[in-house]
Amino acid sequence: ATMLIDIVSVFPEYFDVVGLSLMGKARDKGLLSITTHNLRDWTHDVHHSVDDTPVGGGAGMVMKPEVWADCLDDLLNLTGPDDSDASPSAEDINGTTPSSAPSSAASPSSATSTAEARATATPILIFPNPSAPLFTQSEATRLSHAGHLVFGCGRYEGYDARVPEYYRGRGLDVREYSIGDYVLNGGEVAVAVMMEAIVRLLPGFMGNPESIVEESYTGRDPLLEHRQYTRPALWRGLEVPPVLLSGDHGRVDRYRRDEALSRTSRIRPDLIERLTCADLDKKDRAT
Ligand code: 6GU
Repeated sequence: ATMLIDIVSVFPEYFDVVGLSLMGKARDKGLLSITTHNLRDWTHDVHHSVDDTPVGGGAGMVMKPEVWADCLDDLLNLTGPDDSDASPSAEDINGTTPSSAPSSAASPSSATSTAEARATATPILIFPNPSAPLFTQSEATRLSHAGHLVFGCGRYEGYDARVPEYYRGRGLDVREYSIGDYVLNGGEVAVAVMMEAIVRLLPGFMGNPESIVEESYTGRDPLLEHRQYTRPALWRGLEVPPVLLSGDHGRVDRYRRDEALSRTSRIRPDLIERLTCADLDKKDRAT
């Protein structure tokens, strides 16, 4: 089935570049249908303002809940408390829909081929938020099974906290994620990161599904992966570890496992602490 992705942003053009590579490949395979939306299309005032000063004071601006709700009610086919006259434009990320002026009167669901799927798949709402739990590989795996994802990209100091709360209250699956301990100016890059992690897990995306299973964070336990080598065995005075040339698969596996464990304890001790006894095999050495 095709996964539907809606992205709401005040910089929807940011996602044009995503259509060139990964998403382009997934779209060509029919795995994915991405639609970007400009949040400003759901504003009512002449200035198209999407933000306001924080209640309680402080620096920066906070995104207004009414604009987000008018937008999300439309995308989720919910009837909001007040029916507005907003007539937003939708732009397919692959550019099949001609880009429209912010005030165009196109239907929000101009992707008619996906209208039926829109009505049936239960959407998951995702808000990037630097103060939220970490987005991890297991979240990516979980989300890769969804039929419809709606990403709401915040800017400024974030969005009014009642937006996710409201949609949770309406029974929707609403998630907030940070992609790491650093500050970005907006959620767009975080959404691009999350989408790349999710889309490559869609059945039929990867040529070789084995390479997904073996990767760091996705194998039987969350260890960093062992280092990789290819030919030549000796290059500029540097050798490939001889055990890898031995042809003894048992020894190769053991070497790689030990390397993964020692590298992880050195570079990411936090990952080692999360291991359970079930993750360790009998021959794993304490490193
Ligand atoms: Cl999800 N958003 C923003 N603005 N900054 C971040 C982030 C998200 N994750 C890490 N930094």
